[in-house]
Formats: sequence, C-alpha cells, structure tokens
Amino acid sequence: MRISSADIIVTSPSRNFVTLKIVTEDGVVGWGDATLNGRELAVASYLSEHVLPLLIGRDAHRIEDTWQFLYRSAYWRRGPVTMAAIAAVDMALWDIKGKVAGLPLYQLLGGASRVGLHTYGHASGRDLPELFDSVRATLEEGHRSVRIQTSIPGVRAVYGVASQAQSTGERYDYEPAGRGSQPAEEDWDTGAYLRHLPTVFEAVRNEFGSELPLLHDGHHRMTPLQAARLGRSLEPYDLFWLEDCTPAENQRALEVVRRNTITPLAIGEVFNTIWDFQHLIQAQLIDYVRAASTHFGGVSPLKKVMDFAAQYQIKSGFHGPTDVSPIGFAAQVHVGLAIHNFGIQEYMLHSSLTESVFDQGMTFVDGFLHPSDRPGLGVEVDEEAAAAFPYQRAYLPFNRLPDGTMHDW
Ligand code: KDG
Ligand code: MG
Repeated sequence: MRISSADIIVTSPSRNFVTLKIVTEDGVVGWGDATLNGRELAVASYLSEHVLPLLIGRDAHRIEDTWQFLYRSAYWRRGPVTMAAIAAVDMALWDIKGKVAGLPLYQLLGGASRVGLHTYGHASGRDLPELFDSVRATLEEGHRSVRIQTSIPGVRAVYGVASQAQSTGERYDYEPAGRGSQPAEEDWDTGAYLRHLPTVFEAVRNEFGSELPLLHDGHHRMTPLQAARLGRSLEPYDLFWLEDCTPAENQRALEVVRRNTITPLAIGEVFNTIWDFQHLIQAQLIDYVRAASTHFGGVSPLKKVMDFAAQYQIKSGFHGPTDVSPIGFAAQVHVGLAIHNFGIQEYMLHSSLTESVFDQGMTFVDGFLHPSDRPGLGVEVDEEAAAAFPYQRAYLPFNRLPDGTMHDW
C-alpha cells in the first residue's frame, strides 16, 4: 500500500495547528499532528522541505521502519522540531493502518485496558473565591481531578491563571498569551510563590475536602532545593502530583527533590525521546511520564516509553494542552486506553472553532474519556474550514524576575 501524496495544512482556528495529511494510492487518508507551539512554521518547513519527498512511494504499512528511517537517516537526531515532524508521520501511518483494518487505534495496541481515561482539568484564580468557582466549574465539566494554579501576591501575571490571561477570542486559553509580533512579558518571584502556594492548597483542601485529587504545575521555575521545599510543604495536602518542579534539562536535579519529599513528581512535557526519560525512570526519580504524542515522535515511542516505565511502576500523565491538536490528543488517548500503566490524562478542551475544523469522535462521559470506535485515530479534518483560518504569528510568553533577570517561563 504505497503513499501517493503527503501535504501540510497550517490552520489557526483559535490557535495555530500544523497537520500532516498522507494519502495512499488506494485513497486511504491518514492525519498527523506536528504542532509546536510558537515555532509552528519550523516544523511545517522541516516536513515539506525534507520529509514529504521521502514519503512518496513508501509502503504505508511499514510504520516502525519509516520511523527508524526518518530518525536515523537524518543523522541530526532528536530535538522538538525533528521529533514533532516524525510524530506526525507516525500518527498518520497508524491512522491509515487502523482505517485499513477497520479498527480504532487502541485495538491495534492491544485493546482497551479500562472503560475510559480518568482526566484532570484546570482550575485557577486571582484569589480564593475565584479559584473555588473555577474548581467547581472544572468539576461540572466532568473532571474528577483538578489542577490548581493561582496568582501570587506582588506578581502581575502568572502562568496558568485564566483571569490574568488575554482572551484568544471566544474562550479562555492562556497559551499563546497573545498573537502578535512579540511575545508577552510576565513576571516571577519564586520566594513569594513558595510562601503563598501552601496557603492556597490548605484553603482548597478545607473547601473541597480530602478526597479530591489535586495537581499543580511548577512550570520549570524552581531550583532543586526550592522544589524540594515546595514538595515538602505541600505534603499535608496530599497532591496527586507536582509537575515540572525544576527545568527539565538537568535531570540530576530530581535526585535532590526526590530525597527530600514524598510528593509525587511528574515531568517530561518538553522531552522528545525515550532517552530523556532513561535515567529518570531507571532511578525511579519520577512517578508520571508527561510526554505528548506530538512532541515525542508519535504513537510508537509513546507506547515504548510506557512499556519501559511499567517495569518501575511509573504511570502515564500525558501532556494534553490545547496546543496538542485534536489529532495528537486522540493519538495519546488511544495509547492511554490500551496500556496497563495509565495514570491520568490532562484534558484541556479545544474551542468550538478548533472543533469546526477537527471533527473528533471522542466522548467524555461520567468523567471518562474514550477515543471512540471510529477506525484509526477517529479524527477527520475539514480542509475547507481549515483554509478559512490562516496562520497567525504567535509566541509563548517569557518571564523576568523583579530585578529584570530573564527566568524560565
Ligand atoms: O505550549 C506550552 C504549553 O503546552 C504548556 O505551557 C502547558 O505546561 C503546560 C501544561 O501542563 O499543560
Ligand atoms: Mg505543564
């Protein structure tokens, strides 16, 4: 079953998405997600200039061989641009295989290990009443676990707080901070954050009780010792996880955190390959793998890293923000349904504008996400609708400390 065409669609319904369309000579269409937030056109160009010409005439059934060919033959391995491009090809070929077999992807990965995926949604607020309302709204949406992000006294704009963010149109989406020619500047004060956050979790526990699973994203801003201190100070509030407590580049940092706190740790949304997790998994420094299919080379490596993690009782917590397109999201929902060591799925609903372009079969009922039984990934793209939303330049924000020093965002 030869590939006869491969094309890139760049569309911006609420936000930018890069989508790969592969068609076989007998007319089967496969879709892949290659969206890299704030650097979308780099991946589109990598694909169209260097990858698409190599796909024409290849056997669409040879998913693993194609993955290895794209990874190894480039010589320059890894990195977010390369791996998002390879991810799109991998997903599109799995989509085709599922459609040819007449089976949803999760069936090809071993079948369902559960009825659906337990999710967490986002709650945030500038103060406690706003945060409590947001928690209630998140629960009403159907989530049974909630990520808590909050404003910090003295800090103007903080990652993940909806009411501080600019609106991107019809609904809240804190990323990108704004479409435009320059990224938005935010500010940050780690000391104020470390003092304030435990008081917020104490208040949330008092309001919502001890049963509700609570999560928090540190978004790469702490030193190892600061992260250890935060983890320890949050122990009384029994977090489901503390995410990205230190910058991901220095994996040894997690050793310091781990030695000093029993708060569960999740990391890896910016990781690209299984190698990024090798030490963290083998040394059991983390509890949850935060990879996303789109930034991690696709379905094939996501399944492999989870099988590796399973030997160490480490579970999945795949990255599910709106900058992973409905295609990339569906791909990892299939993986989550199939693997034994599923943990939780982040689920930040896409906007209705995004859904007008990406028709997804996924269901979210009684707190459980299911990718649907449509063959393949279960997502189809309306190309005419996509054409109505041309690319818009957009950047993620950046951070400065009170003295003006650049800090991790
Ligand atoms: O593009 C960046 C976002 O995907 C990221 O900031 C979202 O940290 C994030 C999360 O946990 O969803
Ligand atoms: Mg995160």
